[in-house]
Amino acid sequence: MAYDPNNVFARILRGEIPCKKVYEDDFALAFHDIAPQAPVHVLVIPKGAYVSWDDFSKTAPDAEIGGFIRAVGAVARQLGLDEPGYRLLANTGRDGGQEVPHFHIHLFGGRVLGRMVA
Ligand code: DGP
Repeated sequence: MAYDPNNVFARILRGEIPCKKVYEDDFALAFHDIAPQAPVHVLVIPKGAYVSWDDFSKTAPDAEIGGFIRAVGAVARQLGLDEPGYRLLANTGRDGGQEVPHFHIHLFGGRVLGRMVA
């Protein structure tokens, strides 16, 4: 699938749509999900234009992948979640239930999370 430069997260990255930002560096932007599913529900997105985890993991330069993964960890630590723990999730494609076609990782925390079921 070609990247849609007008998807909602691309517009957030350009500052056209506001977000509740929690973290930003050269590789990533993190902000609160508009419809939180846990006491902490943050989305971490790369600054580059990648449709999905599949696209990102296949085509992003190593430096962007490394920078993004480090940023996800930094977000969790900034939110104080590293010790109690948290969950990461990347819905990917149609069967994965991905709605926004800009790669993003959901970060959930703030309570004991239920057992994952597919
Ligand atoms: P996914 O199904 O993995 O593509 O999840 C997309 C998430 O994005 C969903 O939890 C709701 C969130 N979302 C959609 N539009 C907006 C928005 O405009 N602002 C914010 N902060 N979150 C959004």
